[in-house]
Amino acid sequence: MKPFVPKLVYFEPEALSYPLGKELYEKFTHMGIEIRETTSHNQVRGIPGETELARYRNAKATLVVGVRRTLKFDSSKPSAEYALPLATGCMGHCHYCYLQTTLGSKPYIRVYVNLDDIFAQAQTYIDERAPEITRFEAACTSDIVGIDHLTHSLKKAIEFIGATDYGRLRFVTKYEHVDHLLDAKHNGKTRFRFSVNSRYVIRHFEPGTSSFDARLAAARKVAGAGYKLGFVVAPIYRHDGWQEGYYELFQELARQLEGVDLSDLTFELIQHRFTKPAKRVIEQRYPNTKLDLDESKRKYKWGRHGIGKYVYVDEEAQELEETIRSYIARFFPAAQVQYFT
Ligand code: 0TT
Ligand code: SF4
Repeated sequence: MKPFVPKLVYFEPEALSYPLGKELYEKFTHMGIEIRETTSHNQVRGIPGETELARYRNAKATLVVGVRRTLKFDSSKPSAEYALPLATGCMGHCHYCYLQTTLGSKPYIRVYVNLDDIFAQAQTYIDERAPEITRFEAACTSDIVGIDHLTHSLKKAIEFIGATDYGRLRFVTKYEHVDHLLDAKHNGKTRFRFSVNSRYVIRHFEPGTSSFDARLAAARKVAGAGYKLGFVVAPIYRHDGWQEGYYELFQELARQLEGVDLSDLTFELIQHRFTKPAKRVIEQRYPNTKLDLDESKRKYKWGRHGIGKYVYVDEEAQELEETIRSYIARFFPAAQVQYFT
């Protein structure tokens, strides 16, 4: 698929006083993309569309260039100690995506140009924990790889972390546009993960993302560039024939990774979950979705702060975990499963 190009771009005036802000302004001007001004990236007005749904779709094709003011990083358990805020929002249309509710009324894609402030803050967190390792997750609130061909801020983050002693970087993507990252000086401190799933889940729930084969071609490239490689299997979803579907996934993964050094390969397993507000939003935005959001079939898990979520009942979750772990053990005996959640 072609790399993402926004249909409309907004700039905070202050963003233009940063090198990346200037660079992006020139780039989008040259590309002939409509540019507008916004006082704040938190309050973008006037995204076109006659209906709520049309405005949502247009927002997901809108890029907002701003300055990150909150420099307190969110925590990102279980994948890392901290979320690294480089961008918020995504052009993909995965039906199950949690950004639909976590971003509320702001589904547009924000990128932050004050990278030096962000990296200085990351350094502070690293120093606080040193000599413990501090991991940063750059894909908590966006698919950062999918937009990075425009900004190269992920590339700078990779090189920033590469130069630290105790920092580590990780991110996960469903996009294939990795070429500009292949020569980054990662210094072995970045784990590059791809999101994979059964054919059924990709076909029915992941429109607007790269195909499985394209993700795997990208995975081979990043492994060839010396990055640590990982796969996030998420959401693990009980569709008809899921056992075969996931079996084929691992069989195909093994086939496509033949010849790749898999001595340090990780898997992260995340079962499907949803909240009540998410269910309402998904039904409005993807009214024909096959995603099963029947609360009565699920277990309610209280949230530590805020809203609880519906996960599979214990017996079903356990069956998912054991089945997937057995496939990994069979096809990738040396790989490490970091967690099932
Ligand atoms: O609904 C998706 C689920 O996936 C969430 O419970 C987080 C989880 N997740 C996503 C995960 O376990 N591993 C990952 O690598 C993620 C891609 C990254 C991540 C995101 C994470 O590890 N922990 C998180 O808390 N998040 C998100 O950050 C969820 C929330 O929107 C935000 C702040 O908590
Ligand atoms: Fe959400 Fe990831 Fe899909 Fe983007 S690619 S819509 S962030 S699940």
